[in-house]
Amino acid sequence: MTTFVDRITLFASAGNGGDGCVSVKREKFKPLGGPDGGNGGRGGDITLVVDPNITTLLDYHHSPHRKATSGRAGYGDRKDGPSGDDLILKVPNGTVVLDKDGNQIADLVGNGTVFIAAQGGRGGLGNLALASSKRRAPGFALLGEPGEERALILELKSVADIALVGYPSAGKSSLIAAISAARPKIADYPFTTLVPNLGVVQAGETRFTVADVPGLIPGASQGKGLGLEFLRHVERCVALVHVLDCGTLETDRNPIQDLEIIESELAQYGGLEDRPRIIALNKIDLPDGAAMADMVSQELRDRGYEVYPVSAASRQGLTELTYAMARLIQKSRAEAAVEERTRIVLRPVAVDDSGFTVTPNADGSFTVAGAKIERWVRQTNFKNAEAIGYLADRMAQLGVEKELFKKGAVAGSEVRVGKGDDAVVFDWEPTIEAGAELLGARGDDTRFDSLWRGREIHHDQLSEEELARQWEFSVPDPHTPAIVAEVINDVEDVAEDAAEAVEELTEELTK
Ligand SMILES: Nc1nc2c(ncn2[C@@H]2O[C@H](COP(=O)(O)OP(=O)(O)OP(=O)(O)O)[C@@H](O)[C@H]2O)c(=O)[nH]1
Ligand SMILES: [Mg+2]
Repeated sequence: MTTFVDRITLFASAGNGGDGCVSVKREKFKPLGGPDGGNGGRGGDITLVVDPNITTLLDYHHSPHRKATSGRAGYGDRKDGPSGDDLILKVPNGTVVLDKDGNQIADLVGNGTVFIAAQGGRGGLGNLALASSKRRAPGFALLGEPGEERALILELKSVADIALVGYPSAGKSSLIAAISAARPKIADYPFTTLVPNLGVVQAGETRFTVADVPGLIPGASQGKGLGLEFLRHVERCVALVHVLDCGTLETDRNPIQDLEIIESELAQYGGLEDRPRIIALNKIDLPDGAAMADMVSQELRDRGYEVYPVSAASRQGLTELTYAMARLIQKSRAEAAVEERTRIVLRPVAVDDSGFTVTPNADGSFTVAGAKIERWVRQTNFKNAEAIGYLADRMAQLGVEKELFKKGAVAGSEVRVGKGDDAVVFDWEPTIEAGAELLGARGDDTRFDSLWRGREIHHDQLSEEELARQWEFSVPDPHTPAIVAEVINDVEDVAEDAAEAVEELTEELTK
């Protein structure tokens, strides 16, 4: 059974946002107490977190589809719906996140590093939050947004300081077992190691990790043996140790030739040229092994390598080898100390999404595209005329209508928001002042209070105090329209200011 998987595709579906609620407060003697529909809850995110206890992506190989719970719809009586739970997926240190086209999105190194793989949908605002002085009792609420759905490739690139490379049966796993507490499988047949092993080594003051990778053979770059696939686990290492087998019984092999073959395979893989290399001549406990090591050491030193004759079996030379490794690590850590890695929360999408584009199409229609606008469309319940009117207002406020005018749209033009099959198609009915004047057309949106309407509303709402003032001005009938208009003018200013403030706040909340 496989217990190690280092590349999987994860299908992450974040939770949907709950819908906002439309509700009107009802009390005894006060049947219309104002809107009190709460907001929908946020959908849960799917978050990847580096956990030191996880060493494989096996779990995700078995169950690659992961879903966070959705937010619940809002309730009446000002109660918001509960949010969905975030789903936290533990991944090994060194997990690389790629999109489905293979572009790297994140590299998760360091315990506790967090990556939001899929963002939960926002909850829709309830009619309470949508109420303003202009829109006192909205008969609509915003829909919750669908959660993000992403297919991500997770690839594990082990985080080891030193990598052991060499032929099968050269003794790489034996070396790891001899210098660390790791207990990898060791046997005298090739390809004993099928997945990388990691061990922690302490040499003097320095502590570092060593990994071996499955053995390489000539033609590995063409897929012979286990191929070069596992060299991914070597990519992050600081230095390579060539483990050369001095005791092999194969007569057509010798350590120098082995080294050259492994080097040419590494070159095929690419990207490891700058890593310092040292050489371990293994199996010097065997008489033939010791003789062979003696024979080739000088030649290898002449080629510029540090050479360490060792035996994983008798532990000869291991201290010298591990201290040599430690020196390389210290040197690289001293250099790296300057560019300290920080843990960051990586977000899948850019934060600024307020831009939009308006493009005229060949068939006379117009396409409006932009993250924010497309989100607004998703939040809109198209069965509710008021909700559609609200969407139109928001778009006008963002300047979409102006832009449509500039690009030559007229009343009745087809406007598509979004691209492809998901696009929502409107017959455009301009609501902005300029457009309305130009075309003499205006939507039947009731929130566009005409002056007359506005006055009527205020008329209905005269407070006790206002009535008293009219009494003071000795108005015979407190409801005389002329006077009402005068009195109301300043009330209207106040209301307008308040409306603006509420509008701004609503904007802020829906962002
Ligand atoms: N005599 C002797 N035998 C050794 C020494 N090191 C390893 N061996 C033997 O060599 C064989 C292969 O050892 P492994 O550690 O499994 O070799 P490997 O390089 O990990 O091999 P793969 O995992 O197949 O690539 C085993 O039978 C070991 O007992 C050594 O220093 N001396
Ligand atoms: Mg091995």
